[in-house]
Amino acid sequence: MSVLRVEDAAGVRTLTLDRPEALNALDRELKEVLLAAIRGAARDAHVRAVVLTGAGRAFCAGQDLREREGSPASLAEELQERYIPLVLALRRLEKPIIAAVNGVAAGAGLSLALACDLRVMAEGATLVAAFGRIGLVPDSGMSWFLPRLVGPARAAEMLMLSDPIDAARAERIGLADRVVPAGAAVTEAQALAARLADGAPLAQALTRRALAYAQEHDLEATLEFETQLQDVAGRSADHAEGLRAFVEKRPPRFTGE
Ligand code: LHQ
Repeated sequence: MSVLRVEDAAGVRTLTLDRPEALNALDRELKEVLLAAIRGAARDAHVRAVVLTGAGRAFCAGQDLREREGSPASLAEELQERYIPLVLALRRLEKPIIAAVNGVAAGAGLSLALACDLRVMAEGATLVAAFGRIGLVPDSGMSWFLPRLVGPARAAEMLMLSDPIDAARAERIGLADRVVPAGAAVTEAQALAARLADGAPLAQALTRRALAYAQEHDLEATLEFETQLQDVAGRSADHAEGLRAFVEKRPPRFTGE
């Protein structure tokens, strides 16, 4: 039985971390199959959007701490070989990806949720930085993503105290884009992903690239980069289709060309 469930519907691939007895903690196998699944979604033209979620009552409790105990591998090795490729694969995926935070997201589990474009959070779910509680520092991109989403002071609070952030606060401070009743996070994320799957794939891929670029460059460089991307998008068949659909007053049919 796999530790990751993969389901496709209407251009949306749902990846479900499936180790509910350990709150979907990331052991070596789960990290490896998740990385392969993200790369698989990147290659498959039928997949236009991705939802990442967890089975049972948790989204993901971060690194499997039972596996770490007594493990000879250094933390640096674990990060370099498994976590960094995972975070970069999520960031570089040229398709929208939504985290359906169905339950607690802790440590590197929270980092994975933050690396997604959007977070749909269930009432009752919580976000816990967790690293400090076990004498560690933030990793898997947490110190990069968190202050960009919530600002430096709130990031410091979350990382230094590791208090659980409930869904209402998560929405207020910009960590959750939507909060839905318990049990509805996956269906809501899939509905949102289905809308994204109807969008123009090239424009969405380039939008993701533009946002990532803008996080690391100044306004002038970003204006130049936007111009280059718009030049590409402007020559696409999907842009021509978008214009035709507007004039003909009908919904566009995008193909990714
Ligand atoms: C778990 C885990 C878990 C194994 C719950 N592992 N079993 C990267 C590089 C390399 C190494 C180090 O780390 C990193 C990055 C990181 O991710 S560091 C942060 C690692 N994660 C944590 O420290 C979170 C640990 N878990 C918790 O604090 C709690 O379990 C949370 C707050 C997530 C949920 O609390 P509860 O709802 O009270 O559930 P619970 O604690 O009773 O857990 C239920 C079961 O899940 C339990 O097993 P059991 O057999 O006793 O029923 C836990 O042992 C197991 N579990 N997290 N990370």
